[in-house]
Amino acid sequence: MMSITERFIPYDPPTITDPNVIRKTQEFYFNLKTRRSIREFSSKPVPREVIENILKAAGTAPSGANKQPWTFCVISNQELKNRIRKSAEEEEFISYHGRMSEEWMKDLEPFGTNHIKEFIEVCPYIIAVFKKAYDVDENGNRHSNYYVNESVGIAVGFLLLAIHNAGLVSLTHTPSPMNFLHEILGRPENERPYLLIPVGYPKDNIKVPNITRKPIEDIAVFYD
Ligand code: IYR
Repeated sequence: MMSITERFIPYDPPTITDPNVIRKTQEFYFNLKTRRSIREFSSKPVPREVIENILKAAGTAPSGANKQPWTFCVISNQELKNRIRKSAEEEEFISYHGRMSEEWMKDLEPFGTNHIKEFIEVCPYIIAVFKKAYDVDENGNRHSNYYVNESVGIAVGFLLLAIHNAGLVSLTHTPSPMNFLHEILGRPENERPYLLIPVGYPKDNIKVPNITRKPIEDIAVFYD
């Protein structure tokens, strides 16, 4: 018998009992609050399956017309990491020596960053995220994707939370312009580099910038 694929299927909503929802949302917030961008990584290995689960979680993100316009390149190969570090540092050197404005450099002061990116070589995995400007089918025909930046940004958000949930740390790194990633990783023409995300464990006893998050009054407006 021919199987019929239903266009709509039943939806099972998540269930949280009312008395627990305030506590649960607060606990979730307290947990996310502890996530920090990390720039000093240990070389301690991470099981491949953990990375795969994290990527599957990222792949559940919503996207324009469900096109899922992303490719996550997972780099553990040491020679590739070395090449990526070298190219990233070349671009960052130019950025830190004139390409970034005075205001930009001043805004970065609290983070103590510079063009040296040792973490690219040290961390066990780098995830290079590419956005797909359009899709190409097996016959070489182009197909549109929609809201690509929004979609990939949301998927990266899911990715960062999945990394945090695994007890790992990450950095959303932008050694721009990032065309070198396209070349080094041999990506197809329809893919554009979006972010470089080192993943792993932090070095022992590191410090992080003393920054604060805006209070809810400054980030939300309620229209009751
Ligand atoms: N891409 C550089 C500079 C940089 C820019 C911003 I905006 C940051 O929030 C942090 C760094 C670098 O990674 O050092």
